[in-house]
Amino acid sequence: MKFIHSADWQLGARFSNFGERAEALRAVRPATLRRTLERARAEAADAFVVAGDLFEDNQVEDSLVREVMALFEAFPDVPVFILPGNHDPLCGPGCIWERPPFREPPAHVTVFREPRACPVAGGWFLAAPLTQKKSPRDPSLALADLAREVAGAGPRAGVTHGSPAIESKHQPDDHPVHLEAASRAGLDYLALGHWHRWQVFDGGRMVMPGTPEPDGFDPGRPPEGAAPGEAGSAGPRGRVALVDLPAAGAPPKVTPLETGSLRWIALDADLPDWDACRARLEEKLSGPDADPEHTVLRLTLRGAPDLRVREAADAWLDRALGAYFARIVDDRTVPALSEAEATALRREHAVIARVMDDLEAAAALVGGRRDDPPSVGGLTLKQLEALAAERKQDWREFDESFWRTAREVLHRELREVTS
Ligand SMILES: [Mn+2]
Repeated sequence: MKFIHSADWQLGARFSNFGERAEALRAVRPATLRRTLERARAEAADAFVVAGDLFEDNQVEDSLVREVMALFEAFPDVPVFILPGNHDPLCGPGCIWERPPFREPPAHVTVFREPRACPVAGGWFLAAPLTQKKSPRDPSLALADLAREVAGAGPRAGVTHGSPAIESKHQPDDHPVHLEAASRAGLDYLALGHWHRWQVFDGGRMVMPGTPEPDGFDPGRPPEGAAPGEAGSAGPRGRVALVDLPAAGAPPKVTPLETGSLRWIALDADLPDWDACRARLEEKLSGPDADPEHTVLRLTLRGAPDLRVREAADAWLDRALGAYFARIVDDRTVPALSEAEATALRREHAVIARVMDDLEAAAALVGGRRDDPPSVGGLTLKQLEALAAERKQDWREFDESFWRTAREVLHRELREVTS
Protein backbone atom coordinates (compact mmCIF):
# COMPACT_ATOMS: atom_id res chain seq x y z
CA MET A 1 0.00 0.00 0.00
CA LYS A 2 1.70 3.15 -1.24
CA PHE A 3 0.25 6.64 -1.14
CA ILE A 4 1.00 10.32 -1.06
CA HIS A 5 -0.01 11.97 2.20
CA SER A 6 -0.57 15.71 1.88
CA ALA A 7 -2.35 18.22 4.11
CA ASP A 8 -3.03 21.91 4.62
CA TRP A 9 -3.11 23.10 1.02
CA GLN A 10 -5.28 26.02 2.19
CA LEU A 11 -6.32 26.70 -1.42
CA GLY A 12 -7.97 30.10 -1.70
CA ALA A 13 -5.83 31.66 1.06
CA ARG A 14 -6.12 35.36 0.33
CA PHE A 15 -2.69 36.82 1.16
CA SER A 16 -4.34 40.23 1.33
CA ASN A 17 -1.30 41.84 2.99
CA PHE A 18 0.64 41.31 -0.28
CA GLY A 19 -1.46 43.83 -2.22
CA GLU A 20 -1.17 43.40 -5.98
CA ARG A 21 1.01 40.27 -5.60
CA ALA A 22 -1.73 38.39 -3.71
CA GLU A 23 -3.19 37.01 -6.94
CA ALA A 24 0.21 35.63 -8.03
CA LEU A 25 0.66 33.98 -4.62
CA ARG A 26 -2.79 32.42 -4.84
CA ALA A 27 -2.09 31.09 -8.34
CA VAL A 28 1.02 29.19 -7.19
CA ARG A 29 -0.96 26.66 -5.14
CA PRO A 30 -3.11 24.98 -7.80
CA ALA A 31 0.07 24.67 -9.90
CA THR A 32 1.80 22.94 -6.99
CA LEU A 33 -1.21 20.62 -6.60
CA ARG A 34 -0.96 19.68 -10.29
CA ARG A 35 2.77 18.89 -9.98
CA THR A 36 2.11 16.78 -6.88
CA LEU A 37 -0.62 14.80 -8.65
CA GLU A 38 1.85 14.22 -11.49
CA ARG A 39 4.31 12.92 -8.90
CA ALA A 40 1.64 10.55 -7.50
CA ARG A 41 1.08 9.21 -11.01
CA ALA A 42 4.83 8.80 -11.60
CA GLU A 43 5.18 6.89 -8.32
CA ALA A 44 2.21 4.69 -9.29
CA ALA A 45 0.73 5.57 -5.89
CA ASP A 46 -2.43 3.72 -4.82
CA ALA A 47 -3.87 6.95 -3.45
CA PHE A 48 -3.46 10.68 -3.03
CA VAL A 49 -4.59 11.66 0.47
CA VAL A 50 -5.48 15.13 1.72
CA ALA A 51 -5.49 14.99 5.54
CA GLY A 52 -7.60 18.13 6.02
CA ASP A 53 -7.66 21.77 4.96
CA LEU A 54 -7.60 21.33 1.20
CA PHE A 55 -9.36 24.71 1.17
CA GLU A 56 -8.77 27.87 3.21
CA ASP A 57 -12.40 27.97 4.30
CA ASN A 58 -15.91 27.08 3.20
CA GLN A 59 -16.34 30.54 1.61
CA VAL A 60 -13.70 30.25 -1.14
CA GLU A 61 -14.85 31.18 -4.65
CA ASP A 62 -16.80 28.59 -6.63
CA SER A 63 -14.44 29.09 -9.57
CA LEU A 64 -11.54 27.83 -7.43
CA VAL A 65 -13.54 24.84 -6.18
CA ARG A 66 -14.33 23.92 -9.79
CA GLU A 67 -10.69 24.44 -10.82
CA VAL A 68 -9.55 22.02 -8.12
CA MET A 69 -12.08 19.40 -9.14
CA ALA A 70 -10.97 19.79 -12.78
CA LEU A 71 -7.40 19.08 -11.62
CA PHE A 72 -8.48 15.84 -9.93
CA GLU A 73 -10.50 14.90 -13.03
CA ALA A 74 -7.36 15.31 -15.15
CA PHE A 75 -5.81 12.44 -13.15
CA PRO A 76 -8.49 9.69 -13.29
CA ASP A 77 -5.77 7.12 -12.58
CA VAL A 78 -4.91 8.73 -9.22
CA PRO A 79 -7.50 7.87 -6.56
CA VAL A 80 -8.03 10.91 -4.33
CA PHE A 81 -9.19 10.76 -0.68
CA ILE A 82 -10.16 14.04 0.99
CA LEU A 83 -10.69 14.60 4.71
CA PRO A 84 -12.54 17.77 5.79
CA GLY A 85 -10.30 19.68 8.25
CA ASN A 86 -10.88 22.54 10.67
CA HIS A 87 -10.61 25.16 7.90
CA ASP A 88 -13.07 23.35 5.63
CA PRO A 89 -15.14 21.28 8.07
CA LEU A 90 -18.11 19.20 7.03
CA CYS A 91 -20.51 21.48 8.85
CA GLY A 92 -23.77 21.62 6.95
CA PRO A 93 -25.47 22.37 3.63
CA GLY A 94 -23.36 25.46 2.79
CA CYS A 95 -19.96 23.79 3.09
CA ILE A 96 -17.80 22.90 0.08
CA TRP A 97 -18.41 19.16 0.44
CA GLU A 98 -22.20 19.58 0.24
CA ARG A 99 -22.11 21.79 -2.86
CA PRO A 100 -21.35 20.86 -6.47
CA PRO A 101 -19.00 19.53 -7.68
CA PHE A 102 -17.83 17.81 -4.45
CA ARG A 103 -21.39 16.84 -3.46
CA GLU A 104 -21.31 14.15 -6.17
CA PRO A 105 -17.66 13.67 -7.12
CA PRO A 106 -16.39 11.32 -9.85
CA ALA A 107 -15.73 7.71 -8.86
CA HIS A 108 -12.01 8.17 -8.19
CA VAL A 109 -12.55 11.08 -5.74
CA THR A 110 -13.71 10.19 -2.21
CA VAL A 111 -14.71 12.72 0.44
CA PHE A 112 -14.71 11.22 3.96
CA ARG A 113 -18.14 12.37 5.16
CA GLU A 114 -18.24 10.36 8.38
CA PRO A 115 -15.84 8.21 10.41
CA ARG A 116 -15.41 5.20 8.15
CA ALA A 117 -13.12 2.47 6.89
CA CYS A 118 -12.33 2.38 3.19
CA PRO A 119 -10.46 -0.47 1.45
CA VAL A 120 -7.40 0.54 -0.61
CA ALA A 121 -4.86 -1.69 -2.36
CA GLY A 122 -5.12 -4.61 0.06
CA GLY A 123 -5.18 -2.31 3.09
CA TRP A 124 -7.45 0.26 4.71
CA PHE A 125 -7.90 3.96 5.18
CA LEU A 126 -9.63 4.72 8.47
CA ALA A 127 -10.82 8.31 8.46
CA ALA A 128 -12.11 10.67 11.15
CA PRO A 129 -13.23 13.93 9.45
CA LEU A 130 -13.80 17.20 11.32
CA THR A 131 -17.29 18.70 11.51
CA GLN A 132 -16.45 21.94 13.31
CA LYS A 133 -13.71 24.55 13.57
CA LYS A 134 -12.87 23.89 17.20
CA SER A 135 -13.31 20.97 19.56
CA PRO A 136 -11.60 19.70 22.72
CA ARG A 137 -12.22 16.09 21.57
CA ASP A 138 -9.36 13.99 20.18
CA PRO A 139 -10.49 13.15 16.61
CA SER A 140 -8.28 10.05 16.57
CA LEU A 141 -10.45 8.36 19.24
CA ALA A 142 -12.85 7.21 16.52
CA LEU A 143 -10.00 5.41 14.73
CA ALA A 144 -9.59 2.66 17.36
CA ASP A 145 -13.21 1.59 16.86
CA LEU A 146 -12.79 1.59 13.10
CA ALA A 147 -9.58 -0.45 13.36
CA ARG A 148 -11.41 -3.12 15.36
CA GLU A 149 -14.11 -3.31 12.67
CA VAL A 150 -11.73 -4.15 9.82
CA ALA A 151 -10.68 -7.69 10.43
CA GLY A 152 -8.06 -9.56 8.43
CA ALA A 153 -4.72 -8.84 6.91
CA GLY A 154 -3.53 -5.65 5.25
CA PRO A 155 -1.98 -2.46 6.61
CA ARG A 156 -4.19 0.13 8.29
CA ALA A 157 -3.64 3.86 7.81
CA GLY A 158 -5.62 6.38 9.83
CA VAL A 159 -6.44 9.84 8.47
CA THR A 160 -7.42 12.78 10.66
CA HIS A 161 -6.67 16.42 11.46
CA GLY A 162 -5.67 18.16 14.69
CA SER A 163 -2.93 19.45 17.01
CA PRO A 164 -0.35 17.03 18.34
CA ALA A 165 -1.14 17.27 22.07
CA ILE A 166 2.30 18.55 23.06
CA GLU A 167 2.21 19.97 26.59
CA SER A 168 1.86 23.79 26.45
CA LYS A 169 2.19 23.88 22.63
CA HIS A 170 -1.43 23.42 21.62
CA GLN A 171 -4.79 24.98 22.41
CA PRO A 172 -7.05 22.59 24.34
CA ASP A 173 -9.95 23.20 21.91
CA ASP A 174 -7.85 22.80 18.75
CA HIS A 175 -8.65 19.11 18.09
CA PRO A 176 -5.84 17.69 20.26
CA VAL A 177 -4.40 14.39 19.00
CA HIS A 178 -2.65 12.06 21.45
CA LEU A 179 1.09 11.81 20.65
CA GLU A 180 0.84 8.01 20.40
CA ALA A 181 -2.51 7.96 18.66
CA ALA A 182 -1.32 5.56 15.93
CA SER A 183 -0.10 2.90 18.39
CA ARG A 184 -3.12 3.45 20.63
CA ALA A 185 -5.56 2.79 17.77
CA GLY A 186 -3.57 -0.18 16.43
CA LEU A 187 -2.64 1.59 13.20
CA ASP A 188 0.42 1.08 11.00
CA TYR A 189 0.39 4.77 10.12
CA LEU A 190 -1.58 7.88 11.01
CA ALA A 191 -1.77 10.58 8.33
CA LEU A 192 -2.23 13.81 10.22
CA GLY A 193 -2.79 17.38 9.09
CA HIS A 194 -3.02 20.79 10.76
CA TRP A 195 0.35 22.34 11.60
CA HIS A 196 2.34 23.73 8.70
CA ARG A 197 5.75 22.21 9.41
CA TRP A 198 6.95 18.61 8.87
CA GLN A 199 6.82 16.65 12.13
CA VAL A 200 7.03 12.99 13.08
CA PHE A 201 5.59 11.32 16.22
CA ASP A 202 4.87 7.93 17.72
CA GLY A 203 8.11 6.26 16.62
CA GLY A 204 7.63 7.27 12.99
CA ARG A 205 4.05 6.04 12.68
CA MET A 206 2.34 9.44 12.99
CA VAL A 207 3.37 12.10 10.49
CA MET A 208 2.32 15.71 9.93
CA PRO A 209 3.78 16.68 6.53
CA GLY A 210 3.13 20.42 6.84
CA THR A 211 1.87 22.58 4.02
CA PRO A 212 3.00 21.63 0.49
CA GLU A 213 3.53 25.29 -0.38
CA PRO A 214 4.83 27.48 2.50
CA ASP A 215 2.55 30.30 3.61
CA GLY A 216 4.35 31.95 6.49
CA PHE A 217 7.67 33.29 7.70
CA ASP A 218 7.76 30.80 10.56
CA PRO A 219 9.36 32.77 13.36
CA GLY A 220 9.35 29.65 15.53
CA ARG A 221 12.70 28.17 14.70
CA PRO A 222 15.47 30.10 12.94
CA PRO A 223 17.88 27.97 10.90
CA GLU A 224 21.24 27.16 12.38
CA GLY A 225 23.66 30.06 12.30
CA ALA A 226 20.96 32.62 11.56
CA ALA A 227 21.02 36.02 13.18
CA PRO A 228 18.28 36.77 15.71
CA GLY A 229 15.02 37.78 14.09
CA GLU A 230 15.81 35.87 10.95
CA ALA A 231 13.85 32.78 10.08
CA GLY A 232 13.13 30.37 7.32
CA SER A 233 16.07 31.04 5.04
CA ALA A 234 17.31 27.45 5.24
CA GLY A 235 13.85 25.92 5.54
CA PRO A 236 12.36 23.46 3.07
CA ARG A 237 10.03 24.69 0.38
CA GLY A 238 7.03 22.70 1.59
CA ARG A 239 6.46 18.98 1.60
CA VAL A 240 4.21 15.98 1.23
CA ALA A 241 4.98 12.45 2.48
CA LEU A 242 5.40 9.44 0.22
CA VAL A 243 4.24 6.56 2.41
CA ASP A 244 4.90 2.87 1.81
CA LEU A 245 3.16 0.37 4.12
CA PRO A 246 4.68 -3.00 3.16
CA ALA A 247 2.50 -5.14 5.50
CA ALA A 248 0.34 -5.02 8.60
CA GLY A 249 2.55 -4.59 11.65
CA ALA A 250 5.62 -3.57 9.64
CA PRO A 251 7.13 -0.11 10.20
CA PRO A 252 6.08 2.46 7.59
CA LYS A 253 8.57 3.74 5.04
CA VAL A 254 8.08 7.51 4.87
CA THR A 255 9.91 9.76 2.40
CA PRO A 256 9.50 13.54 2.44
CA LEU A 257 9.01 14.98 -1.05
CA GLU A 258 9.71 18.68 -1.53
CA THR A 259 6.79 20.17 -3.43
CA GLY A 260 6.71 23.91 -2.82
CA SER A 261 8.05 26.31 -5.39
CA LEU A 262 8.50 29.32 -3.10
CA ARG A 263 10.61 29.96 -0.02
CA TRP A 264 9.54 32.47 2.61
CA ILE A 265 12.39 34.42 4.18
CA ALA A 266 12.31 37.05 6.91
CA LEU A 267 15.17 39.52 7.42
CA ASP A 268 15.74 42.38 9.82
CA ALA A 269 17.47 45.67 9.06
CA ASP A 270 18.59 48.10 11.73
CA LEU A 271 18.77 51.36 9.85
CA PRO A 272 20.98 53.65 11.95
CA ASP A 273 23.96 51.43 11.20
CA TRP A 274 23.13 51.48 7.52
CA ASP A 275 26.53 50.64 6.01
CA ALA A 276 26.91 47.47 8.08
CA CYS A 277 23.28 46.63 7.54
CA ARG A 278 23.53 47.01 3.75
CA ALA A 279 26.66 44.86 3.64
CA ARG A 280 24.88 42.10 5.55
CA LEU A 281 21.75 42.34 3.39
CA GLU A 282 23.86 42.27 0.22
CA GLU A 283 25.54 39.11 1.42
CA LYS A 284 22.21 37.48 2.33
CA LEU A 285 20.44 38.51 -0.85
CA SER A 286 23.16 37.64 -3.34
CA GLY A 287 24.61 34.41 -1.92
CA PRO A 288 24.74 31.21 -3.98
CA ASP A 289 21.39 30.13 -2.46
CA ALA A 290 19.64 33.37 -3.38
CA ASP A 291 16.72 32.69 -5.67
CA PRO A 292 14.70 35.92 -5.63
CA GLU A 293 12.26 34.83 -8.38
CA HIS A 294 11.14 32.03 -6.06
CA THR A 295 11.37 33.85 -2.74
CA VAL A 296 8.79 35.69 -0.69
CA LEU A 297 10.70 38.21 1.41
CA ARG A 298 9.73 40.11 4.51
CA LEU A 299 12.13 42.84 5.53
CA THR A 300 11.55 44.50 8.89
CA LEU A 301 13.10 47.96 9.20
CA ARG A 302 13.93 49.15 12.72
CA GLY A 303 15.63 52.01 14.49
CA ALA A 304 15.43 55.77 14.27
CA PRO A 305 17.30 56.72 11.08
CA ASP A 306 17.90 60.32 10.13
CA LEU A 307 16.65 61.60 6.78
CA ARG A 308 19.93 60.97 4.91
CA VAL A 309 20.14 57.31 6.00
CA ARG A 310 16.49 56.82 5.26
CA GLU A 311 16.82 58.12 1.68
CA ALA A 312 19.90 56.01 1.02
CA ALA A 313 18.14 52.92 2.38
CA ASP A 314 14.96 53.48 0.37
CA ALA A 315 16.90 53.93 -2.88
CA TRP A 316 18.96 50.80 -2.28
CA LEU A 317 15.93 48.69 -1.27
CA ASP A 318 14.04 49.75 -4.41
CA ARG A 319 16.85 48.38 -6.56
CA ALA A 320 17.76 45.34 -4.48
CA LEU A 321 14.28 43.93 -3.87
CA GLY A 322 12.78 44.37 -7.33
CA ALA A 323 13.43 40.77 -8.42
CA TYR A 324 11.60 39.09 -5.54
CA PHE A 325 8.47 37.06 -6.24
CA ALA A 326 6.69 39.00 -3.52
CA ARG A 327 7.86 41.19 -0.68
CA ILE A 328 6.66 42.98 2.39
CA VAL A 329 8.63 45.84 3.84
CA ASP A 330 7.50 46.15 7.45
CA ASP A 331 8.52 49.66 8.44
CA ARG A 332 8.90 49.96 12.21
CA THR A 333 11.29 52.87 12.14
CA VAL A 334 10.64 56.13 13.89
CA PRO A 335 12.04 59.36 12.42
CA ALA A 336 14.90 60.83 14.44
CA LEU A 337 14.61 64.45 15.55
CA SER A 338 17.54 66.80 15.52
CA GLU A 339 18.96 67.94 18.86
CA ALA A 340 17.64 71.45 18.12
CA GLU A 341 14.11 70.11 17.71
CA ALA A 342 14.44 68.06 20.89
CA THR A 343 15.68 71.07 22.85
CA ALA A 344 12.76 73.17 21.61
CA LEU A 345 10.29 70.47 22.64
CA ARG A 346 11.80 70.24 26.10
CA ARG A 347 11.54 74.00 26.56
CA GLU A 348 7.86 74.01 25.70
CA HIS A 349 6.81 70.97 27.75
CA ALA A 350 8.18 70.78 31.27
CA VAL A 351 6.58 67.42 32.12
CA ILE A 352 7.77 65.85 28.87
CA ALA A 353 11.24 67.14 29.56
CA ARG A 354 11.22 65.18 32.84
CA VAL A 355 10.10 62.00 31.08
CA MET A 356 12.83 62.42 28.46
CA ASP A 357 15.42 62.86 31.17
CA ASP A 358 14.22 59.66 32.79
CA LEU A 359 14.33 57.74 29.51
CA GLU A 360 17.87 58.92 28.92
CA ALA A 361 18.82 58.02 32.48
CA ALA A 362 17.32 54.55 32.00
CA ALA A 363 19.33 54.05 28.78
CA ALA A 364 22.50 55.14 30.56
CA LEU A 365 21.76 52.84 33.52
CA VAL A 366 21.22 49.68 31.46
CA GLY A 367 24.15 50.60 29.23
CA GLY A 368 26.35 50.73 32.32
CA ARG A 369 27.50 54.22 31.43
CA ARG A 370 26.10 55.84 34.55
CA ASP A 371 25.39 54.59 38.03
CA ASP A 372 25.56 57.80 39.98
CA PRO A 373 22.87 58.61 40.88
CA PRO A 374 21.46 55.07 40.31
CA SER A 375 17.89 56.16 39.88
CA VAL A 376 15.27 56.90 37.24
CA GLY A 377 12.34 59.10 38.11
CA GLY A 378 13.20 58.62 41.79
CA LEU A 379 13.32 54.82 41.47
CA THR A 380 16.48 52.80 42.00
CA LEU A 381 17.61 50.14 39.54
CA LYS A 382 16.48 47.49 42.04
CA GLN A 383 12.98 48.95 42.18
CA LEU A 384 12.86 49.09 38.39
CA GLU A 385 13.88 45.42 38.21
CA ALA A 386 11.13 44.52 40.68
CA LEU A 387 8.59 46.45 38.56
CA ALA A 388 9.64 44.57 35.42
CA ALA A 389 9.49 41.21 37.24
CA GLU A 390 5.98 42.03 38.46
CA ARG A 391 4.95 42.34 34.82
CA LYS A 392 6.71 39.06 34.00
CA GLN A 393 9.26 40.91 31.87
CA ASP A 394 12.99 40.38 31.78
CA TRP A 395 14.85 43.53 32.70
CA ARG A 396 17.67 42.59 30.32
CA GLU A 397 15.32 42.89 27.32
CA PHE A 398 15.21 46.62 27.99
CA ASP A 399 18.59 47.43 26.52
CA GLU A 400 19.79 50.88 25.51
CA SER A 401 18.15 50.71 22.11
CA PHE A 402 14.80 50.04 23.80
CA TRP A 403 15.01 53.29 25.75
CA ARG A 404 16.34 55.20 22.75
CA THR A 405 13.39 53.96 20.70
CA ALA A 406 11.02 54.95 23.51
CA ARG A 407 12.49 58.45 23.38
CA GLU A 408 12.08 58.63 19.60
CA VAL A 409 8.49 57.44 19.81
CA LEU A 410 7.79 60.13 22.36
CA HIS A 411 9.37 62.73 20.05
CA ARG A 412 7.21 61.58 17.18
CA GLU A 413 4.01 61.61 19.20
CA LEU A 414 4.80 65.10 20.46
CA ARG A 415 5.53 66.36 16.98
CA GLU A 416 2.19 64.97 15.76
CA VAL A 417 0.31 66.48 18.68
CA THR A 418 1.90 69.92 18.40
CA SER A 419 1.82 70.25 14.61
MN1 LIG B 1 -5.89 22.87 10.15
